[in-house]
Amino acid sequence: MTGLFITLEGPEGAGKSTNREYLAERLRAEGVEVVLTREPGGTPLAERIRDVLLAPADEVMNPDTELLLVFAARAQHLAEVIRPALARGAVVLCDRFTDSTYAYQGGGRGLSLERIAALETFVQGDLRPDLTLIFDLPVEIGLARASARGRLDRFELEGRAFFEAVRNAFLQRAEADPARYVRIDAGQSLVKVQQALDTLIPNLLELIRG
Ligand code: Z5A
Repeated sequence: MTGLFITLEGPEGAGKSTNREYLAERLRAEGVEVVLTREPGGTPLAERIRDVLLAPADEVMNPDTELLLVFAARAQHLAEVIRPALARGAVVLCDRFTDSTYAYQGGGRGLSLERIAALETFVQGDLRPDLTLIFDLPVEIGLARASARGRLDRFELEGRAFFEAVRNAFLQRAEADPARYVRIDAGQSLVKVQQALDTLIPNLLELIRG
């Protein structure tokens, strides 16, 4: 038995955390086992790596260090949480995964996509999400939502050009593989976003139940 691996992606403030809870509730109401998790993080060790990645610091983090930390956390998360959950047939709903690496370290930092792809294969083997929901919204709306929450993390301190590059990278990936990606207009009201998610539920249940 293998479960279903669903990732939620998009820029800051897009509503991924809010809507992963909503999706989980909808699926659990149908009797589905849902494992809710996030990256970077998802295990105690991976959450410690997350703290290192997000904390603003005087020493500038080298982009390669950032890339390797992201994949180190992912290796732990896959081994401890994602693979075991999929093996017992659960649905894994993961807030960010490797599309964020392509968007932030590739699009944002300008690291080579080939290098990211090599690490992806090294850490994940052939495991890729079955479905990826891209919560897309204009950069200024996402930044306004993130700023309204207070203290900014190390990524949120980047400039507008960085976030435009991140958004474009997500959109390019979604366009290149329409079978795996669904773009959600996350700039709408929360009610409208959740109505859009509701329309996906029958298809999700069909995928889950095979
Ligand atoms: N990162 C990376 O560089 N490489 C990688 O491979 C991975 C990650 C995996 C941490 O991620 C950072 O790690 C991230 C990229 C980097 N960069 N940053 N920053 P994170 O997921 O923890 O950080 P985040 O994306 O900034 O989380 P977030 O700001 O919490 O965004 P969100 O989860 O998409 O949004 P939310 O918390 O659900 O909502 C934000 C606020 O907006 C909140 O007050 C909501 O009530 C509100 N909201 C949500 N939806 C709406 C709508 N539709 N209308 C109005 N208000 C709304």
